[in-house]
Amino acid sequence: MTESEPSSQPSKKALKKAAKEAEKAKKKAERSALLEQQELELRQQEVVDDSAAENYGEGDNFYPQTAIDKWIQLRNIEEHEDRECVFRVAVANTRSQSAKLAFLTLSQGLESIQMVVAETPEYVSRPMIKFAVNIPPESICTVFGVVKRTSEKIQSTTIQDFELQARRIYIVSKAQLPLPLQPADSEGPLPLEDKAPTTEVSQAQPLVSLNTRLNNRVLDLRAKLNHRIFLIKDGVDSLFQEFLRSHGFIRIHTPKIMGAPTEGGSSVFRLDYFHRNAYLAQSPQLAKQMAIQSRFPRVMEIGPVFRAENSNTVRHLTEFTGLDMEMEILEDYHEVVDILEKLMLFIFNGLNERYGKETELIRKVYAVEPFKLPAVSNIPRIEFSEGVKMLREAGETLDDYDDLTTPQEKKLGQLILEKYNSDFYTLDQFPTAVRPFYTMPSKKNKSYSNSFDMFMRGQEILSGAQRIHIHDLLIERIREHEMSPDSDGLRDYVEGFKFGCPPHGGGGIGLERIVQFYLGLPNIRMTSLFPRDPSRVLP
Ligand code: AMO
Repeated sequence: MTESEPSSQPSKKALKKAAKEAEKAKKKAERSALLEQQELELRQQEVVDDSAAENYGEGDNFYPQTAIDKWIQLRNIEEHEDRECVFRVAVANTRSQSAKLAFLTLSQGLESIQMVVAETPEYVSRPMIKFAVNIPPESICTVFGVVKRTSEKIQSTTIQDFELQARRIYIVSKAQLPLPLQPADSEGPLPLEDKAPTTEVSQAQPLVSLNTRLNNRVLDLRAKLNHRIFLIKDGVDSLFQEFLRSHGFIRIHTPKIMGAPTEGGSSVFRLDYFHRNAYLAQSPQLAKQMAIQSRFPRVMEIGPVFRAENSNTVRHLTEFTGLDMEMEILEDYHEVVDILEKLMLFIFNGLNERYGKETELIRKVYAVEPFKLPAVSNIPRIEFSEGVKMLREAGETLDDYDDLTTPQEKKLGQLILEKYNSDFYTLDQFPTAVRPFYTMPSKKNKSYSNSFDMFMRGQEILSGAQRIHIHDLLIERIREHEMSPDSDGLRDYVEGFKFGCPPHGGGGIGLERIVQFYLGLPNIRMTSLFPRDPSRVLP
């Protein structure tokens, strides 16, 4: 049997069906053309009728040059009562009341204000109100409005006693919807596994995970909560400099590209440097000591620190900001401890004075207790051996010369808070065995060293020590650490001690950790603009 050839000619039925469909499509096209035409005519009619057509639109090239207060900051709004002003703002949301009335919430920095868009014969038409209501949230606009005192306080904006009566609204940069994250969601706390959100704010907000927030960091950072965190971080940065400058320190900048690892190879990032290996600095330790060798008596540095540690915790980053200092010692290394304790107190008190309101708002979201501080002369300074004793009395088992585990650190912090009513303290005289090779052993007992850590809310924020400035002793200690004093990473540093170097010491502080523990934030990533950790190098 042969297969019949498929006919190349369409059947009559198929032809009829195709003709019917073509007719249908034609009619549909005619109908939609008619509709489009009608809509166009309607829009043209609206424009003709729209007395306010000039007062709104898209683009940033048509500002009428009228005599008005230009580019006003919302925080200075009081100075402009009853005046027409121009503002650059972001639209937070829009709300239509009727065809004749709408409300916009406008934000600028940490401030927000209500704008009333009400029909007026001179400035605001109904098409303009429709335009205003349809502005996508997060769009950047230039708005003209008259500043008016309100009869009742507005609860939903930071500026409660004034509002703006709209006169002109121009979209400068239109946000494309849908947004992957609403900045308002980031005003609430993180969903935590171990701590149920307790505040009123948290109940009102949907919970968005930290990962989602960090993946959309530009939108996340727009939250006022985040702006406050970075305002406070900037405050720590400048208070650190203010205090140390007034105590004779100068700011230095040491290299971050190194020819060899300086503090052991395990936690160093290697990079390709013109066909040879180079390394990212794990700390400015050796360079700041070399500044002392170079006769700079007091130096400080604020710079990035890179650690290739696979630590996926809430207090570790692979890139953080180090606040470092190094100074000559005249009699005793406690000169360094004194300065560092005073520095930390200056930072805490300065933050309290300058950012009290911001701090309170952040701590409220996370239901965090205020940071308890004693007077400078009463800062608890406890020897490591005493800390071990306190922990043993509280039921912990630990050896004399072991480093504390993170839970033990937290426990000791709690014990010290109960005993001294302080969230900040110094633990002094650490066992030599748990400190780096450059640490000066204690004269009275070589098993301990002239080194110390400082803690906030039971978590380490600072490490410091007197350094070995005696050439031969340093070589001995480097060898004990199974490193070579002749290696590329150490040779020049070690040699510097041959040419006369005063006793000296210093410390390094993690900027992000200060911010995290001062505010009581659950995760260090919240304090880094674009955090880097073992699984995150973007955005
Ligand atoms: P250390 O290694 O203890 O000491 O670091 C000093 C301080 O830096 C912070 N820190 C970190 N912050 C975020 N993520 C990390 N992975 C991380 N690692 C450390 C902590 C810590 O207390 N050269 C010495 C300092 C010195 O003796 O001057 C040093 O680097 O707050």
